[in-house]
Amino acid sequence: MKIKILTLFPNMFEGILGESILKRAIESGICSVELIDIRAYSLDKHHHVDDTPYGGGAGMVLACDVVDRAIAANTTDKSYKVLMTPQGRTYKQAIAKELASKEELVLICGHYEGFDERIRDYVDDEISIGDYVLTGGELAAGVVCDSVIRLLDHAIRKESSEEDSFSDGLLEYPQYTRPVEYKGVCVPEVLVNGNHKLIREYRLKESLRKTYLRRPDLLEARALTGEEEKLLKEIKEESE
Ligand code: 6GU
Repeated sequence: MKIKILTLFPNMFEGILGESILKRAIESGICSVELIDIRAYSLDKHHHVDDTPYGGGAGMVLACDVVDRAIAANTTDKSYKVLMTPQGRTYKQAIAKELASKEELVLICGHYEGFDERIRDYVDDEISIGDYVLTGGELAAGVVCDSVIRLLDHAIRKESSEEDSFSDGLLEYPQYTRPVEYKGVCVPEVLVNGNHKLIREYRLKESLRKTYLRRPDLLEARALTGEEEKLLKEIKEESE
């Protein structure tokens, strides 16, 4: 997959792309990430990219012509163009999966107080990463990049992403490693000495328990199997 990021601050991406799983995915050719400086598409001799808002008001507005040229010069019919904005649809694991299937993903980061409304006409999608305000779309684009790249084939072990919180609509079960006892707190006996079947059932139940206690909204959005219904009933009785 090819990812292009259009931004006024390309340096903001060096850290996240230069470490760990994303670094490895890029080095091994699983994906490429190209950073494109929107400022390079300003025709102004001082490379201005923004201007004062029509109608007055505080702050500056990112100009549509500069962003239009930056998009036009870096996309084809195959590009899926996403504008990063707090007004977009709220990002979820399901959207990450959708984006991971695209051949070329182009993330456009606004900055400053806002951007010209006409920029919306040049994109296929608009994404927000949650109900809070960031100074620009860069951190949001970083979140999208990370969550999409780790889903690409061979970026991480397949079983790892299949067991993710959210990927089957539940939070992940609790994990432990050595030592078996730390400051008086022991690893659950079933994980140490249990058989495969008991461990699987323990994990499913604890996954349901976490989701029930912390994110009941996720349980409401999901159909339960017969086994899950039975375990959830036990959990409810246990927490009374
Ligand atoms: Cl995509 N951009 C900005 N500026 N703020 C946000 C956001 C995006 N998502 C959540 N807050």
